[in-house]
Amino acid sequence: MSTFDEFRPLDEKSLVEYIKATPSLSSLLGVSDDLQIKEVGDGNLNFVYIIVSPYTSVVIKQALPYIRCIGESWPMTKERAYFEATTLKKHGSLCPAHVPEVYHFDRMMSLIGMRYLEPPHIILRKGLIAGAEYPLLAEHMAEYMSRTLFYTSLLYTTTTEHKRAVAEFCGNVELCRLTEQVVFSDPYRVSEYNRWTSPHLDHDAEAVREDNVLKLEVAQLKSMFCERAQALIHGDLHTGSVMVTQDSTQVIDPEFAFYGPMGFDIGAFLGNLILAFFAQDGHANQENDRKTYKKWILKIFGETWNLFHKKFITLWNENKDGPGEAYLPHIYNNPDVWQLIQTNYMRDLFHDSLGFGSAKMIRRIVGVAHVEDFESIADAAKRADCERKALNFAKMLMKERRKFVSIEDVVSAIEQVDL
Ligand code: ADP
Ligand code: SR1
Ligand code: MG
Repeated sequence: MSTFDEFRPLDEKSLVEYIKATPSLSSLLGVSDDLQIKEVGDGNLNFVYIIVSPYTSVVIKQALPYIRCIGESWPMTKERAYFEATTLKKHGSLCPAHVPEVYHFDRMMSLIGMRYLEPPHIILRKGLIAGAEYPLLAEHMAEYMSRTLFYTSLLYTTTTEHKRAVAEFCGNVELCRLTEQVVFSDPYRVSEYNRWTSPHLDHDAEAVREDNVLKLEVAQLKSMFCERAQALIHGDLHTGSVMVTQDSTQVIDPEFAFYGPMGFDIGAFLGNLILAFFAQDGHANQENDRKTYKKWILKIFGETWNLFHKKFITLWNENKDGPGEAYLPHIYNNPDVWQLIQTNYMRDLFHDSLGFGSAKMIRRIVGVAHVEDFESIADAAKRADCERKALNFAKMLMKERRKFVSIEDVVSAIEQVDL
């Protein structure tokens, strides 16, 4: 009997046995006694190993039944690996240029074998902290988001297929409930998990909890997150879920995927770019004041939305006679009506993205899981200054989002706070 007939957490040693017993991995790596294995997981939830053989390298990711960054006191279903593997395959089929290939999935072991994104790929968040520019980032992210969101929405699929897929991804309820708690609830109440740069931001955190207008807005966003099965979203599309080089952009880690509002993905990415922007003053030094770099971040921010908008509309027009059942072409064959439908759809999506983006910013400053952009600023007073600017901007954006007409308006508002 194999030693892998039931779930067990692997380590560097037992992984060798697992690979030898697993044809899809051993045929890739070769059955060699010369495997080098290193655990590199710097994310919040899982264990990630790089396996190097004389022939090739692969990444193996295993989910254990708890949240890694908290510990066994916060249990979490290891079935999340199933939803991650399923989404990597679905999004990979829709956008192969920007999603790593899955080589192997073992549901019982909650284990995924996938393409190793070799150096110089690094996590985008780390690149943004280092002040590195990526000329194709906006183009690639717009391509990824437009294709994955459009093709999994009712603009492209039938209601029959959509309902089947929604039902399947309802199974990822535990991960959705984690987001409901840590993004939409805990920052707005006293919670044992919340933290912030203290004592500097004590009053700011309290002000979030006491801001009734803000709480009204976040309640609407939470409802939309729970109720709106608009597309198969990644569910955790922050800058730590993107690996980059000068000419490659790869989206990893969709374990929070489900049928939810498109704006949650777009907002996660845009909101994390704004966090990166406001953190730059904390990384400035005598050699580099980061002013030029801040302008580059804002350029990428604007281009990402504008390119997304253009690509999404192009896909929609190209597929208007396709299987999508949201707007049947013979009902909406008047060009003016068609134009109005698209304008309204994109306006609502823009405002949803700004709302979710601001919620994602707020949770990273006064909630449980913080971001390296700010955490790597050693001087607490300097860090708090950067965080306060980001927090105040996010609060304003959540409340006023419907007044913004274009992404350039948002860029101007950021520039008014700080350039
Ligand atoms: P978690 O689910 O715990 O957030 P991630 O999927 O974000 O885990 O992966 C954690 C880290 O492992 C990433 O920050 C990255 O450094 C590394 N990593 C993950 N997937 C790959 C990959 N396919 N190729 C190279 N490195 C990877
Ligand atoms: C305990 S919250 C951990 C966070 O890390 C993941 O990347 C998700 O963003 C989640 O909210
Ligand atoms: Mg991650």
